[in-house]
Amino acid sequence: MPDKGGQPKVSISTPQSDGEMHLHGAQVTSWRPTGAEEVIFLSQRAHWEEGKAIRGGIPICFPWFRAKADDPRAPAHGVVRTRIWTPESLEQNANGVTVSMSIDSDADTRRWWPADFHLLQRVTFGNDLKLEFTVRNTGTAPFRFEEALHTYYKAGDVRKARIRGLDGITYLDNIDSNKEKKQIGEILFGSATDSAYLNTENDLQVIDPVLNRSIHVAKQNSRSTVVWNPWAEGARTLSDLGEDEWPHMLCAEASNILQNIVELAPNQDHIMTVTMTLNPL
Ligand code: TA6
Repeated sequence: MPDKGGQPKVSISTPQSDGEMHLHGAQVTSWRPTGAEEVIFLSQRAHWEEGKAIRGGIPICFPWFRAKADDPRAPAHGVVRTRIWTPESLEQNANGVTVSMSIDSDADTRRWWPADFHLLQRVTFGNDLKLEFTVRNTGTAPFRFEEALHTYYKAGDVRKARIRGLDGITYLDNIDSNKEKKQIGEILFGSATDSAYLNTENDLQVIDPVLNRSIHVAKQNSRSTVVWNPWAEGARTLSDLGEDEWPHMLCAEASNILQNIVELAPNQDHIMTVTMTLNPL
């Protein structure tokens, strides 16, 4: 069945969990373990058009994060979250169902970024949700890239939610001119938040007392974590996010950005993985 943009999507329903993944951006937009509430936030106002990003789910940011440092005209968060990817495989296995989609560099991507690459997004929907994002350098020269799995978690009320796991970690506060700060204790949300935690491979716990759950997020080959909520004022600037939706989302993004940018030699792969596990509080 096509999604709201008319693009193919994969709908998964297994004894362990249900989920959805779209060819549009190879974007997961739903994961719901059996007997539990939806884990992933998706905006009611999301755009569903090729060339536009879907607000919510797990967008893939590559090969730069936020604005392109040397070209403000370039699309935010890179060139692949707005594209239609190629279905690769659908496997049933002991862990659930694994869906794979890929995309290669082409004339469109080279308009903004000269290097050649092959990307593979493999997602296993089961008791856990596991994402394996592979970047392959298919060119003849090394390249440097940023990446993020820009996960939107559904929140009962972000003002009551907390993130554990980044105590003592240095971050750049994008709300405050990217000033360098140090995290003390758990992350609480009292205003617009846009923080890039650097040099950290720590697991996280997203604690949600309103939904009475915590989400354990483990990651590999990711040295940055971004935490974001636009708050009311930020939500007003986003046409694809309802003014009453911001309290029900928070982003915690396994990434490699800024000083954690990755250098990749020709014919080499870099694989970043994220595994989410839902636990009652
Ligand atoms: O991940 C946080 C962030 O980089 C914020 O700066 C904010 O811009 C957000 O991503 C959403 O970006 P988007 O381009 O999807 O509107």
